Amino acid sequence: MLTIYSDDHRLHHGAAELYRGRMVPCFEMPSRVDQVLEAVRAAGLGDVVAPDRFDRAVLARVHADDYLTFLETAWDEWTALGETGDALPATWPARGLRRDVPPQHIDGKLGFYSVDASGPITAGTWTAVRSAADCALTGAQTIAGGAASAFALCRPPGHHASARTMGGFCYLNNAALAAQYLRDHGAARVAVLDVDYHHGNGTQDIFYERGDVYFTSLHGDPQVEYPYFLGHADECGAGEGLGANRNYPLPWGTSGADYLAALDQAIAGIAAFAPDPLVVSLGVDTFAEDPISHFKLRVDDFTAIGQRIASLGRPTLFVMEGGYAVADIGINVAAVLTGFVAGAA
Ligand code: SP5
Ligand code: ZN
Repeated sequence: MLTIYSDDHRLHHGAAELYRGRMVPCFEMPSRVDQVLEAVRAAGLGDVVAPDRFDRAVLARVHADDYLTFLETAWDEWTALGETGDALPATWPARGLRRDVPPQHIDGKLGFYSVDASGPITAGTWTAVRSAADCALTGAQTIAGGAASAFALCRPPGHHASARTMGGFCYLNNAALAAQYLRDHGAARVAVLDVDYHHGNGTQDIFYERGDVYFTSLHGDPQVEYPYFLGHADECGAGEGLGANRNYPLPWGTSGADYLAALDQAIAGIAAFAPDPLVVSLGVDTFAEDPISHFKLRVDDFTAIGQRIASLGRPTLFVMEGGYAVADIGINVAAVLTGFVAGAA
């Protein structure tokens, strides 16, 4: 299995995020990906290659043009204020406010194009974000070219980003860009399976009214877990997408056994949809020792996840999402990928 990776991720290293009234060090840090790269190499999974560069027009297949422009220019507009630290939003267009008139001031833009204050914009954020998207798109290109599997080692992650909104450490939706690329290059039907601990609200929103991309997610119940405002079991898609969205919100404390039982249902849903390729939003923040999550999975459960995904027998692109127990993130990701390879054999 080819791994696609860029050193550019290092250019995105935020200092702090807003958490319970305090600024705390960012959980989403460069060392996460260092650990995964080391574990992938140690597991002998296959070659590690740099991504190709894709045009802005490819990003615009998923993201709004004005949002891309915001991401490209935000740091310069922020530093033009005289600021030298990270850019973060503080005012949002919630109920009762207009969201049809994008503000001109960068403070307004930051709120207009975000859902929370967890993802700072730094000097190198856009370069890192762009390269992460290139990793996912190169992975999709590999699958479109006939490969059985690939691993896009993206950082920053993407599944909380929607067409015009950043949040949850995410800026461009790497998995959605990959799914759209596969649709644009020969696949009639694509499924996205999101196993990150958090609901993939951005991916769901991007494809909610489409019948050609099936989205299914297992995650902490949004009544008690980020992103709080999407990911409920009654969200089944709309319009042509009705029936092509399936959520499995699970309670705090969910064990590996209970998780795998829900995964079997999600996988049955994917099999019934009969996609050509599969894109997996691969977060390992379901790990028992993850510092921001509340599931109880262990390394053997990650192996089992990979094996079950292989049982679908589809060309599969894994896209890196969350996972914040840095000491174990590499082992857990490698367990999924080696479980997949063993299951596919
Ligand atoms: C891609 C991804 O996994 N994004 C997750 C975004 C979660 N943002 C909310 C984090 C809440 C932090 N809770 C800290 C608990 C410390 N004890
Ligand atoms: Zn997550």
